[in-house]
Amino acid sequence: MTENSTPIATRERTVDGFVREFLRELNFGQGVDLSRASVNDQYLAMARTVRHYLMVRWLETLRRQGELQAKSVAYLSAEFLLGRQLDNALLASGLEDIVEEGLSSLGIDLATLRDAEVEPGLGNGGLGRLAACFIDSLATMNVPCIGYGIRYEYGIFQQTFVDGWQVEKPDDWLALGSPWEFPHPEAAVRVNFGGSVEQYQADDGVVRRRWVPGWSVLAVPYNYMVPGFENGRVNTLRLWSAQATHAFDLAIFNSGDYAEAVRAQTFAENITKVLYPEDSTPQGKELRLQQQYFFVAASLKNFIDEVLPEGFDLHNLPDRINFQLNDTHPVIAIPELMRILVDEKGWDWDDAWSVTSKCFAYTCHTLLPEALEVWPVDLLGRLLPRHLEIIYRINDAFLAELRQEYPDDELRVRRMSIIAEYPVRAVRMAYLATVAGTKVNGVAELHSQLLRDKVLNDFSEYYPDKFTNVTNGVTPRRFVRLANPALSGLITEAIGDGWVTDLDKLSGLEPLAEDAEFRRRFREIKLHNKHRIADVLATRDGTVVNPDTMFDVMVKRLHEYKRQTLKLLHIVSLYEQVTSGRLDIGSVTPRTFAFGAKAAPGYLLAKQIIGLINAVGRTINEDPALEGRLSVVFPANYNVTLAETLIPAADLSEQISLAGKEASGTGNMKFMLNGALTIGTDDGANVEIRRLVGDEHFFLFGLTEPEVEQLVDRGYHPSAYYETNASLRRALDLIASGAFSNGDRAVFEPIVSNLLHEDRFLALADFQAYIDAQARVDAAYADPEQWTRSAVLNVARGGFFSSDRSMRDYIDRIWHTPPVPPA
Ligand code: F55
Repeated sequence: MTENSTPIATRERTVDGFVREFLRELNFGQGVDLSRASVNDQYLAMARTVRHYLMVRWLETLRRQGELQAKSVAYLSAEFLLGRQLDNALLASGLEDIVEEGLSSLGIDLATLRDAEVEPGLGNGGLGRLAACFIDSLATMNVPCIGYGIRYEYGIFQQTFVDGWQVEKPDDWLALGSPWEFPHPEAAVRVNFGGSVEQYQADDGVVRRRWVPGWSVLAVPYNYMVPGFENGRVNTLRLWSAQATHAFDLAIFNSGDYAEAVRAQTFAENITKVLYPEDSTPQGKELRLQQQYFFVAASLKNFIDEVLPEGFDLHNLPDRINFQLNDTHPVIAIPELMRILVDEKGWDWDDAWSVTSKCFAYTCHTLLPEALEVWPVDLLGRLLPRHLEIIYRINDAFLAELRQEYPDDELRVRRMSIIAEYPVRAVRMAYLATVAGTKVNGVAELHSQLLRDKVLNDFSEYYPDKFTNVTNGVTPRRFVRLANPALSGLITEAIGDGWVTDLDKLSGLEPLAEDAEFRRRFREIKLHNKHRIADVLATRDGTVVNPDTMFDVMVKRLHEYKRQTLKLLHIVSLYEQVTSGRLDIGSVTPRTFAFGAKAAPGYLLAKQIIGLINAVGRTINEDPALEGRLSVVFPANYNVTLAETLIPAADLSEQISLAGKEASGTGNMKFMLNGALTIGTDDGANVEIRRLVGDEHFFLFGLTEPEVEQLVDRGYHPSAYYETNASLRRALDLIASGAFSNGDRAVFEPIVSNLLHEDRFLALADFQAYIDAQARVDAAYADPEQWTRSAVLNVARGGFFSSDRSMRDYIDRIWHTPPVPPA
């Protein structure tokens, strides 16, 4: 190490050392003394103190990577749903005990400071949370990785309920300060938009084309630490924030139009103002394309100009980096790299393509046709005219190749075109990613197979070796070790603490499923976790839940394909049977039905379903006929933080999407690892969960994907199920009667008629199978010893679902980036 790069002295890892650092931060960072410090002051000082402890490791990681230039991963994602940072930083740095003791010596409760942290909600759901799990795993596995994304000023909206209806509030997560980020305004890069393309004669006499942009913004990087678990590595997450360029407003300032200048400033800064809250149906809005290009252009430029050493020969780029495209949102990076190489570096097209087509790989997260992004060429051409030309040229070359391969199949060639002609001419981003990427992966076995056989079938025939699967995973650090300290303690006591970084070790718990004392303690912990969530809900919302009931939990975005309505029909049907006297309430298993779900603000049916869940909940919770044995809770604003207390309390995990629609699911894995049993369809990663845990410990129901296809092909008539199934009919009739809407039949009519006449996701077709499976759940739950045996086995057999394993699969199948062990 050279003298001038010697890092600051390592902080003293003792209680006294911590207390000193903390008080120093409070005094000199926050400008308050302890007696006058607010909880927020204390939290900020605390966060800064903890990050100081990680700083030496971060600088060392950066220095070492600068020296080694090891092959790395750049994970490009429009969303990183990080969750709270404090606990994770404490865990990674091994400071938990020191900090807890140090604070308590000052009369401060660590838990209070924890609760002061506002989680950065920079994602919608599964896709964004997956990105956060992946960067955690890469850091823990010593793999060099940089995450690139967007620093939205407002993250996913705050959900509130007004009379049971969702009302969105802006998520002003930065309001009280954001101690985990390091802004670098001096490292801002310019990102261009608009304008036109011109032809010119270059110095070498060759006629070339280049982009003459119409306007630009600055991209300011904010760096975040991504600490590995107890391994000394700290990787980087770099999120970009838009700022108006000075050149841009100066001209207008000079013309004297101050108001216009300020307006122009806001316009530029709008780009990173807010996260789009759609999680499955992109709206094709111009601002969204601006966001995508904005972060991708800044990231490529940053990587090439700043991360790579000076003089790096870009012909070797594929040996140095993998740009992983998290769905299609960052796919505009492909023509951007072509533009850099051809227009800025003056390369031949073929050389540029040869490098570009080795640098990217694409992960698809969906099967819903409406979720596949397409950008109308008029919009794309207006915002990024040179990129559109480049895409056309990529497509021309691709179509020429296809015509050679399929000379007599023009229909196929057109089907595969990157440019769609109907209903408007548009760029199919998934096709562009597939053509340019080295690999295309789905996120669970079934999903990858359906991608190959259906959504991208022509492509998998043409490029059979490009297609692969990597089943999703979740980080055991956050979702077991931190979220479930009691269970973690029990596991560690039984098999040691190696499971935190080697989750396959959980298999060591298998024999303990037969140990009555272990099962008793396991049950005790579940009950403890139910009390914990009960306390949180009581404090947060004043909601009462009974810990002595089965916790039946469905948490995920609200979407028709996920079928929250099916769950609701089960609840309404139970209620109807009890209140009509056909079912004795004394024979009903006491259950707490918990929901958590945000609906995209423009998805009206989804918002109605939220209204109905709350309305049914209100009625059931207030009806004395149920004797408190059934209740519904729907805490508003389900997010990562709430997941961390709700999931460990669950007995039953609801994973009931229509087969063939949920790409993977990751909540399903979190429940399994926290000892819940799953009731689920043969969909996404449920397939693998069931295979691993065994049929006896999983409640399978419903149509399979091929059966769904057959039924739809034959012609699906939901009303036929209504007519032939009496309990289904009674449940739907009860909703239609206005029983949950003060007699007003109109309120929930759209839901009922949608189910009766459309039911795109076959909820009615699966109703009876679901009810039967729930009866099996009740029977199993009636035997606590058997149930706990199954719950323990779910944990013991869940090791596969660590995101560390997902990362190993990406490394072996796609990236080929060996870990870099610490020096
Ligand atoms: C977000 C924005 C747009 Cl425009 C489209 C999709 C999304 C999004 O968030 N998708 C998403 O979350 N997909 C989910 O990805 C998870 C991780 O792979 C899967 O587990 C889950 O099945 C899938 O729905």
